[in-house]
Amino acid sequence: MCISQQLLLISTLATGSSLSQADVLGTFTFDQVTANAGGTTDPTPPPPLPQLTFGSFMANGLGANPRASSLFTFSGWTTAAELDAGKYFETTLTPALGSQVSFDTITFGVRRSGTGPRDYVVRSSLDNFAANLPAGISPDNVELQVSGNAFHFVNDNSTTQPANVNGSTVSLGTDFGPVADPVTFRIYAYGAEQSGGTFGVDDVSISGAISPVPEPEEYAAMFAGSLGVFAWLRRRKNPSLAVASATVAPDHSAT
Ligand SMILES: [Ca+2]
Ligand SMILES: [Ca+2]
Repeated sequence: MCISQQLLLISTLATGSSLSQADVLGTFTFDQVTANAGGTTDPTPPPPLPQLTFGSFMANGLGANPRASSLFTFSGWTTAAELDAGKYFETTLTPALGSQVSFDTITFGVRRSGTGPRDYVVRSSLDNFAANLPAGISPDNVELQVSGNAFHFVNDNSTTQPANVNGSTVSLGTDFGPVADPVTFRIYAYGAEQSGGTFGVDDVSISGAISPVPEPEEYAAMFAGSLGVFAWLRRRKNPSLAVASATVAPDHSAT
């Protein structure tokens, strides 16, 4: 490896310039979901990305089938004011061997029936689904509010709402990157007016940046490169050191 290659590698590793800006990594559109058929796993092929495997969206603890087509909506949510830990949607994202992901945001649209859940939260496997992930509405939407990182439908009457209530945004931040292990995200809805009411999501979009996991030999090369560049710069400043360096004589003059 020549000096210029070493300098490039050092600057790449030091600045993280191999990381791209946060891009949309994949979006669940649920295009192949059929109302009242097909079970609790989204049959739509998940977003294809070589460096990150998107697991299929699944419903747990809810009705036997989706209640509408082309989105992921189910009945059977709890009518309690607190979430039921056994009732959720989930997907698992698995970085490919040698890749790591810095997750940025999750955005999605929501829809409820007139007696569906009024509240929902997003949690992750990083803390075993203990805390609500940071929630916000972006862009603002008069149909939604956030309190304690829980989303809330302002209006109990779904007929006045657009089909897809947009703006739900979860900010993932530094806890989520870079990660090289699988991460599971869950959406829990609760506070249903009736258990037959429905809650669903559509266009669940996950953004972040993917980079290669630095190999141990890259760290070794970076370290060796640093020594090489340092010696090269010293020799340039003081050509007489080149002789000492070439003969691998110990140099105690600087200590
Ligand atoms: Ca859709
Ligand atoms: Ca209602």
